[in-house]
Amino acid sequence: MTHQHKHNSKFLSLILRHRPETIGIELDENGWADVKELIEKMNAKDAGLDLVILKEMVATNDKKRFAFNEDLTKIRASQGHSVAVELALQATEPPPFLYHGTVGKFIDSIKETGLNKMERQYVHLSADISTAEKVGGRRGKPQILTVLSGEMFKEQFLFYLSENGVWLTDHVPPKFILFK
Ligand code: HQG
Repeated sequence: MTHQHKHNSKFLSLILRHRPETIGIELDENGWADVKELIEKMNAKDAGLDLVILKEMVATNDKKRFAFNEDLTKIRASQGHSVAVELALQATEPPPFLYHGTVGKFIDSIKETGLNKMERQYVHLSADISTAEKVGGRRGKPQILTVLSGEMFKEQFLFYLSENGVWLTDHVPPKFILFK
């Protein structure tokens, strides 16, 4: 991946998840940006993009963070937003256990109030431990929490599976977390 490509992927995350106003665009209520306008306005900040390059960025993104609509006129982030968007995901039955990677300094607080969504729209969980290790590892030595998602589902908590395979929920109360 070229330096420019990597830079543009991060720039795209910033725009589509957190701060569309940095290039003067708006996301619609479902988080979609207009592709033509996005390319023009990213290029006004020297991104050097066209539709072919953008398609390649979407296809090769390591976590498949972005998705086009069917006719490639719109693009959005599949998860990870801090801006309010309605992803219109279907609530889905989760596997019995899901995992969350965090770091030691947050554990006491998580024991008290559970997993909170903090700045994002949802709490992010993964079906596999290795992803949780990577997520936690962004902040230091990863601590893996096991979430009793099957139990939560039985108690009417809602779960969503993002287009790129991340499990999302609003809040995980402490009683559904195994701290080991
Ligand atoms: C912690 C990346 C104290 C939580 C990753 C986490 C993921 C609490 C941090 C995605 C807490 C929030 C999301 C509580 C939660 N007290 N700390 N009660 N409840 N926390 O970044 O899950 O590369 O918003 O443990 O791969 O780390 O950007 O969430 O450490 O999929 O695509 O508060 O971001 O994806 O941090 O990461 P984040 P996350 P991308």
